[in-house]
Amino acid sequence: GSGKFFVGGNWKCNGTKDSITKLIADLNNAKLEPDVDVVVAPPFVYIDQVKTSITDRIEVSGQNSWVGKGGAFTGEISVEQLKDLGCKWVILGHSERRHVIGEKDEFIGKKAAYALSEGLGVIACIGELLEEREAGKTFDVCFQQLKAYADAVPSWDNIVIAYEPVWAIGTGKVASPEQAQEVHIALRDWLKNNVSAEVASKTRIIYGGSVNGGNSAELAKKEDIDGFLVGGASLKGPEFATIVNSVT
Ligand code: G2H
Repeated sequence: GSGKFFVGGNWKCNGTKDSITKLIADLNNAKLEPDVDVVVAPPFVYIDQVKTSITDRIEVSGQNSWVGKGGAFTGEISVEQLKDLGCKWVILGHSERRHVIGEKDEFIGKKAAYALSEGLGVIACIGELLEEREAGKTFDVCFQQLKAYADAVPSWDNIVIAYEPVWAIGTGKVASPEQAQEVHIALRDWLKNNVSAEVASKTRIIYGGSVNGGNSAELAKKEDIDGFLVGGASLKGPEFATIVNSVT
């Protein structure tokens, strides 16, 4: 693998003040392997609650951010605001934003460039739909989405790539370790050929899509799987800790 193991919990649009209080207590009490970057991404409205009560061991991320400086953009959340609340990261290009909300590659690339320029780390998501996989287009789709980031960002120092095949997201159908590894190594190869050998070897590529406490250890054994982005299973503190601790 490349660099430190990285596990993000993407809480999506879930939780209440009460359920999040309990989740934070569980996370604060959990034993986490020291050599892992651990990040949680709460819904925006709970970020302040999380940041003020969660252990410093765990960093906090936004689930999205506006494409430029904040201002007259009703309903949006700016990078400046995420930083003000103490966030270190932002998830961009998640498939739910691409396919439910309709965000496009170029827009996502611009968001990444802006967040990086302001000092936030970017969890840059990519991944193919089921029909794209079945049509043999997995690599084409992933490379095109990766290229949109590469075309927009000046540096890869603060980017983690999250490969999330859309057919595996929230479906319980996790990619096999071999399926994930095959794409991760192809992405690393693309970076080597299109960005640099250094970026290819240093950039962490994490897997997302139905990761849970029962399948993370097998996935983590694969050479090019450098961590996980976890949705559903990140809402349970002990299970999320198990996934963090599947680092090999
Ligand atoms: C993929 C993942 C987290 P889940 O979206 O980003 O969600 O683990 O629920 O499939």
